[in-house]
Amino acid sequence: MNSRFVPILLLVLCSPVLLRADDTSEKRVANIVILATGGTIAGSGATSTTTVGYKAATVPVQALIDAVPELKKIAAVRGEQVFQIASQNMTNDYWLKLAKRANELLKQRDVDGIVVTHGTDTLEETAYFLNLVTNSDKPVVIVGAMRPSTALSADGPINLYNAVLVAGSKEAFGKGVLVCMNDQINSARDVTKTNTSTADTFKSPELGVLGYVQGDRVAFYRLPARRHTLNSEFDISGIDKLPDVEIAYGFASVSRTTVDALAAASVDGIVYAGVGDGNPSEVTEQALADARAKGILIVRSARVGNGIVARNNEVNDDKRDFVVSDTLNPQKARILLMIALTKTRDTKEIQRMFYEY
Ligand code: DAS
Repeated sequence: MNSRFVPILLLVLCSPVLLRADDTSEKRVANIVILATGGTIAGSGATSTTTVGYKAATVPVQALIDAVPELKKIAAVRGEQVFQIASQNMTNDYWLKLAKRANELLKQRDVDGIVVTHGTDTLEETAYFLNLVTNSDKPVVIVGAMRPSTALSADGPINLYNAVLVAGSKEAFGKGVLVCMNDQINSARDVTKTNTSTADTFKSPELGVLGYVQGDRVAFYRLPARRHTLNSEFDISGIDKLPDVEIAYGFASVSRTTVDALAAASVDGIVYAGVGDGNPSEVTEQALADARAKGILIVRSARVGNGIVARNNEVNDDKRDFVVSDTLNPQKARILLMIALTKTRDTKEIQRMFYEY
């Protein structure tokens, strides 16, 4: 063979797309890694009817996998216990550890997708964080449970089965990080926990689910509209500590105490969960302006949960040099501001990011 063709041939043979195509032609099952972090899905209760008052984060990842032998029919699954916590205890450091491990695995040709088992309290936040910082088009699916593994009709096993099915599906490629629970597939950006205890708690209010899992069928009906994963500009590979961004909550007769305390603590950013379309009171607007004058980035979000927080509506954001969260709720606005601050403190650039992610 003419030696000029050898490098081209090697390049083509090593291309993941071609190999992935070859792989599908062999109809092999997908290689899925389950990254376990704790939560109710790994919880246990004293009796089969203990659906509250159980202990979260007690069951190890291999026991979760062994409890669903049907997984073997749909994927080659292996598990890693990244950490074991109730997710109300999630921290920025845990997020960096999880995201870096996910990115290492996603680079591997023998990994087709990742499932993250997680507590439900901060599941939407971890999902959005990974949506911004995992740099692959391979599926990453976050899953939890609202009943412990020991309960009657525990939802964890079927949620885990469905999550592995989605993570191993070609349909899930390029859709960003997904949350798969209660037979529904939601986008990491729009999903939120809407009920303290029921199995149908995760919803994307007004914007809706992306799709469903029914039996062994994975069906999508919508696509995420914002930048994510492979199309993200963010890279946390060289980051060991994330900026400190906190949230202040708005309500009738709110004082400036919380905002002033955060400013005194010299946080890097404050997200304000305003009333209506992100409105602070006159008192808290002045407190936020004083914090901005100290160099603290300010993002106006809303406690309302749906709809757009618009620039220069009842607050002159241009004058105050505030950023608005668009439709991100306060807890997700905090995540985007934190990651944006790893790249820039320029408010026009950060506002662009809130309109793109
Ligand atoms: N405390 C909850 C958590 O770990 C339990 C759960 O619902 O997963 O997020």
